[in-house]
Amino acid sequence: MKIPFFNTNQLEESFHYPEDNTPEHVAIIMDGNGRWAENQGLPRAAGHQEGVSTIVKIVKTAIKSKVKVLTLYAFSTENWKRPRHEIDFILKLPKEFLSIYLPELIAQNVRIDAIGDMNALPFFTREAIQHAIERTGDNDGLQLNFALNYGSRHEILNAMKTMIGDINKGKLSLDELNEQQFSGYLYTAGVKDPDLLIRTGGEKRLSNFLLWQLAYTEFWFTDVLWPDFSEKEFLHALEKYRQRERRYGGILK
Ligand code: V0D
Repeated sequence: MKIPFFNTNQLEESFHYPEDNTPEHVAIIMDGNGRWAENQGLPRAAGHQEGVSTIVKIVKTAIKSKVKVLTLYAFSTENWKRPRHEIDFILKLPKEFLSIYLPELIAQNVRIDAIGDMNALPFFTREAIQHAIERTGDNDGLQLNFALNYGSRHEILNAMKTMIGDINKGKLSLDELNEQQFSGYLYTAGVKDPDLLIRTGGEKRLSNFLLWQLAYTEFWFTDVLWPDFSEKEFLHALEKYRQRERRYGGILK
């Protein structure tokens, strides 16, 4: 299952990775893994496993394209409704992924982070992720954020509760409260809002992902299922973003 980081390039050696107008923060809803497996008569777990390989390819391409933050929606609060054996399989993936790829991610100066309610995850999952976060905390290359047991409405409600607590304690003034201060109470505090959201797998909805943070984000939807999503398709989405920016940038700036 191991895929070395730098021999999966499907493009020509001479390919030039454009840098101008590259989205700084790309968020991805990695949908279509279960369907990919079912389409080939395989158990859904096989699709999730294949989805891991796609993460490796896309992380590598994000690094080469000088994307600064990549946020991947790996497990939503709604995913608990799936069959127990599928959940059990998915929850083993972070530890497996990190046991294989953490050394290469460290070598690539990647900083790993996570958003969502980690407390509900099994100990071995939390422990592996926590270790990776600590081990990569000083890196200043690509920030790789995994959204795990994440739900945006829960995030917003939770932020609001903490914020009101601070207001009641007199730490914060209700009259002076602004959007930036509120953003500071979200899991994504300190991280620039996504410039580009990609959703694979054909559905055109947000599914409770980063509702506040996506207010001004460009969206790219594709029918391609996550295990089939390639470097070429990712670069295409980045290119479409660059074109949209160019079209509106001159008028707005
Ligand atoms: C399943 C497709 C890597 C989406 C990719 C627990 C669904 C494979 C991770 C991972 C999942 C998470 C944190 C981390 C390192 C790796 C992962 C989940 C699902 C949810 F620090 N793949 N992956 N996490 N899938």
